[in-house]
Amino acid sequence: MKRILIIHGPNLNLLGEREPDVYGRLTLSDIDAKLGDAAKKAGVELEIIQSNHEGAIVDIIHAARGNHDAIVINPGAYTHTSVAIRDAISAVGVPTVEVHLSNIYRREEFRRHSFIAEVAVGQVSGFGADSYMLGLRAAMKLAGAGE
Ligand code: CA2
Repeated sequence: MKRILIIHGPNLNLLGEREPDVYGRLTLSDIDAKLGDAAKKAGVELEIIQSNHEGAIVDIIHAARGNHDAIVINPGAYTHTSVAIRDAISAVGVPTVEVHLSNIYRREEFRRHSFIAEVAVGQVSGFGADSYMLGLRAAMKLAGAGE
């Protein structure tokens, strides 16, 4: 069975509590449940992790080598700052899909640059919780699930 790793970055544990007009009303548990359902239907095994810590996210990405067939990551604010997460993704060579709830190109200038985009296979941005569902679909293809 193919294995996909979902990584939620900093502050995403607060989803559904504040800024619903930007990030939607669903909680992270709601999103995880939707991802879990889709993975089950597709016969894919999911591991889902949330961390507020950059180094912990780097460690989680390292552990994906040889363990997971694809990664879906919402790096949160580290998208715009983290060379360490970028390098970890590049180093492990596990195909990675970058996702964002909001459209990062329609917001503040500082959100328009992603360090992750350069090492991700692709990016989904602006579809709320559906960004994760589309990201999972892309990751399943990259993992060769269903082939
Ligand atoms: O749109 C996205 O998914 C982001 O990755 C979310 C990050 C933001 O820094 C990125 O620029 C875009 C922020 C996640 C914070 O989530 C919150 C949830 C509830 C209340 C406040 C923030």
